[in-house]
This record gives sequence, C-alpha cells and structure tokens, in this order.
Amino acid sequence: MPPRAAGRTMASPHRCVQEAPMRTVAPSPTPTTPASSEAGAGFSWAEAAAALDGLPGGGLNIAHEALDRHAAGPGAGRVALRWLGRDGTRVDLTYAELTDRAARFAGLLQELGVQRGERVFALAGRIPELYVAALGTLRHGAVFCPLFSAFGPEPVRVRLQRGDARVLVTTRELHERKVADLVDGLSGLRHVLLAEDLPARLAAATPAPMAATEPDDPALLHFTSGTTGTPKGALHAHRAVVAHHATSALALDLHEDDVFWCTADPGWVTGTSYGIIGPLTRGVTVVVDEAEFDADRWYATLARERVNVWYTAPTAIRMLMRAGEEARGDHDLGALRLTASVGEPLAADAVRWGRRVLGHEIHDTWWQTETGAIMVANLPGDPVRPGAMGRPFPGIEAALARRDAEGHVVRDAFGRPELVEAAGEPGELLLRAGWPSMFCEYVGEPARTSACFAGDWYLSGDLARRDEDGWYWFLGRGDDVIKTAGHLVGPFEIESVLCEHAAVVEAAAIGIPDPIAGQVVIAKVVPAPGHADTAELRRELRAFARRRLGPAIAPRRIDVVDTLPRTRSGKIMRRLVRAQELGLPEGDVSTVEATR
Ligand code: 6R9
Repeated sequence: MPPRAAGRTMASPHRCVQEAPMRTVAPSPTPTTPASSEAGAGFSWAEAAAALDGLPGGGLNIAHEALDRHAAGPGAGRVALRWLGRDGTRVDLTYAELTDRAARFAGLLQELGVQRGERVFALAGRIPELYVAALGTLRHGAVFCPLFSAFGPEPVRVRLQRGDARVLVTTRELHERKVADLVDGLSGLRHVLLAEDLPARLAAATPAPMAATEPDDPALLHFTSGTTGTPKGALHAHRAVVAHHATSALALDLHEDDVFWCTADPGWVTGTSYGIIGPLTRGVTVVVDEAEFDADRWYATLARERVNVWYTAPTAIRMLMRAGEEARGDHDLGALRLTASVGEPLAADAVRWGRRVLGHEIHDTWWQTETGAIMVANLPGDPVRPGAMGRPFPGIEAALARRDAEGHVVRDAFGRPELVEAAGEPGELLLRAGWPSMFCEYVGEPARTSACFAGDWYLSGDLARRDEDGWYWFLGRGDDVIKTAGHLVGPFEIESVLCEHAAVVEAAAIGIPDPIAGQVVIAKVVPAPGHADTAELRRELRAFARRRLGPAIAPRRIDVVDTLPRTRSGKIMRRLVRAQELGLPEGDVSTVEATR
C-alpha cells in the first residue's frame, strides 16, 4: 500500500470543497513543465473563471453558463443542439428552447421533491431527453450521473446503488431490459422517468428558476473503473465549468457560431464535458448523432452539417482508416478546421492520415474522468508532434514520478513524489492538484480518494515520458485497467460476475491488443470441480457474461484454464496472465505462486 496523502476530507456530503492537500513543507521544486504554448500565453484560472457569468452573489451553475447566458442575449435563437436520429430525423433546439426544457425538467424534479445534491441518473442512448435531463438536473442543483446504455444489468445495478440514485431517466426499452428487475433492491431510488413520457410531463411542468449553487456544490458524478473493487464514482463540482469553458476555447478552438461534433457518448466523461457542457458554454451548435459508427454516415455528417471542429477517438479514427481513403468520397470537408482525439494513444500514422484525408493533422488530447477536462494537448496553433499527447494545458503543471518495482510512486519522508528529471525517462504522469475540474472525491471512498494524491500532486496512474521540449508521450497504463474502444473497464468487475457462475471458481480479465479497439477484453477462468473445458461451457460463459455485463464490457473470449498465477499475498497476477497470453517475457516472477 502506498502511503496516503493527509488532509483530503469532505466538509459535508453535499459540498465538494476543494482543499489543497495538507502541506507539511514547501511544494516540490521543479522539474515540471509549465505550459509553454503561445496559445495559452498570459492564461490564469482566475481570469478563466472571470470569463464566465457567475450567479448573483458569487454563485456558479453549469446550466446557467451553458444555456441561460446565451438564451438571455442575442444567442437565444441560435441552434444549441442539432440532433440527428438514427432514422434520419433531425431535431434542432435553440438555446432558448433548450433552456426552457431544462427549466421545466428542473421544475419536474422540484415537484417530485428531489433535493439539491441528490443524484439523478440517466441510462439512455444519445436522445434529446438525455441532454434536457442533464442540464435540468444541473439547473435544479441536483447531481447528474450518466450511465452507458450498453451496460448490462449488473454494472447498472452496481452504479445505481453506489451512487445512491434518487431518480433514473431511461427509455421504456432499457427499463424493461435492464432496470425493472433491479428496482426492488434499490431502496433510495424513488422515481423512474421514461423518456417517452417526458414531453407530456415537461409540457405540464412549471419552469423552475436557476438554483443558487456555489462553485463547490456537487454537479456531476461519473463512474470510472479501477483495478480492484467496485467502480469508483468521481464527483465533480460546478466549478468544473471553468475548465470546460477554457479548454473548449483554447484546446478545441470553439467560438460562437461554430458547429461542433463530439462523437463520445454522454455515458462517458468526454460525452458530458465536451458532448454537452464545454461547447454550450462557448455558444456553439452541438451536433449529436444518435447512431453508432458508420464511415459513410460520418463523412456525410461532417460535410452536410458543415462541422468546424470535431472531437473523436482513436478507435473511430482507426475504423475510418480501415474504411479506406476512398470512403471519404467527394464529401466536402472544407468547413472542418480542427480534429482532436482523446481516450487512447493516437499513433503518429493516424495523425498523418488526418492530414491526407481530413485536410489537417489530428490533435491529440489527454485527460481522465478524474481530471474532468483536457489536461495535456497539442493546442491549435502549436505545431503537432505526431504520436505525442501534447503539452500541459495553460494553468496545468505536469511532472513525472519515479516508480518502484511494485509500481508505486517513490516518495520522500514528507510523502512527496520523487520526480523524474531527465528528458526521455519514463515515469508516472502527475498533475499539481487544484485545477477547477479536479474531482472532489470518489463518493464514499476516502481511502481510494487519498491514494490518488502524493504531497500536492495528483497521481494519474498513466506512464509517460517527456521530451526535451516538454511534450508528453504516452507509454501505457500503470495498472491492470483495460481500455477498450476508449472506454475503461475494470478487470475486477468482470471477474466478479464470472465467478458468480456455478462452473467458475476464479477468473482473470485482461486486455489484449486489437487493431481497432486498441484493446479487447478476454478472460481466463478456472473451472469448479466437476466442470471440464468444453466448447459448450465456454459458449455458456460467454453468453452469461454478455447477459450480465452487456456487450460493451463482456469478454470477447473466455478460456478455461487449470490455474491462474497468484502472488504470495493471493492476488491474481494479471500482468503475468497477459504476458503468458501474448508470449511476452514474464519479468520478475519471484512473488508468483500458481494456485490449484
Ligand atoms: C477522457 C478519458 C482515462 C485514461 C487515461 C489513459 C487513457 C486518455 C489518452 C489516453 C493515451 C491519450 N487516455 N487520453 N491514452 N493517449 N490521448 O478517456 O477518460 O475514461 O477516465 O480514461 O484513458 O490511460 O488514464 P477515462
């Protein structure tokens, strides 16, 4: 266990007070890389905060900055949301219309007796009601928590329970398939609102005024995966909007009247920070495509909607690359001036492919659920270094920490991390704590929260190196968490479901390389006595996992094995399972013991 940073406590469950971690000594000296980009010259978070409206009396509410600010001015009639239905339907909602719907949704929450700080979950695909619910929840001062609609019943149940859901917004179909059987076990869940009923209910609701939230009041809850234990609920406060707004301006170059398309689902943090909040604060038109990836459809959307700025992910880019340059056809992408990527490493060849097919190099950006907003980026205006994540965003201080053989950050007697100085040397990527969109806590898990900090640094868990000019290059994750198609999957969540099957006694879930998804999940299970490795058992386990976990995270392949390597302390060595699977050198195996 790494030592824990002291002093990260919450004032109350309904407030998200960002305390500087306790400092026993002066902050760590350099070497770190302050941002050196021209685009960010003169930037400060205080000025970034001052660029927003705020509420009278010093309050701050994300929904006000995203909607009301524009609806009250000349931007009222501009299209805020352009929704493209799977079947070709188009729905345009102006800033004034979306503001009215959000106010009615807030009114509905009020009628239902939902209190400020309580959690409103959404389990839905990219439908207009999801966006209304998100912004209405924020307006009401409640906490919005999106879930990915491709999750199966088990991940949905775990998150609703851990997040103490009070209200769930979903569709009739998803409710029947994934939620109906769970509701009895969720005593805190009071209301399920079906998207199909919302138009009528909103029409009947009285629009509610903006809640007078403070910057530190909780606003967003996103679940993310760790190596062990249940998913972690990373809580963000309204102040995060300062970073959403600033990064949307400087990293995504969004300006009023731009058309912006973020392909991420709001079930993941990118789909909230940049699929909803950031771009709306900039007064742009946000394109939402309900459908899944399709190369022809995507090129057609970029061209027809005259998309100016596009935010997508390496998996999607690899699928476009696979579709061939001719798939672009004669679509006019002349309006597109910036394409940015997030979620997984963006290889240099993808950056260059962008130059050929989209007309410009793709700009990589790096961040995490916990960071809430872009932290490292190839900023527009800076030269792109193909293959590099970029440099720290203005106002963000990054560094690399040395790790010991067990993968823990090396600390001095005061708990401060030992920083890597030399260019090119690997280390764990750190960020100096205190930027506006830094998560407040993992809800209900103070130990897991404080394990993310050392001295006054936030530990990202990612491994990187820095070149002599300050660009950061991603090397890999420092833990066993799997990134598949841009989405984090916790091995433990998969293993615990597999172990619930009567034929399984233990399981290990790992990620293996995949040319499109980056990684795919596979699992190895040890059978219970009396069960042999048969094709039928493997099929049955795959179906079981798919049913319980959903297609997004269920293992693509399940092998039945005699033993799994464990450490002497009893932990399954996923690293070794992975090395064996891939035929890689097994490294230091001195603490391994095969069981059974
Ligand atoms: C926004 C988001 C975070 C993890 C992160 C890292 C990986 C994100 C990346 C990247 C290489 C990039 N990641 N951006 N890896 N290059 N540009 O993805 O949040 O779902 O919490 O995932 O994603 O491993 O630690 P989240």
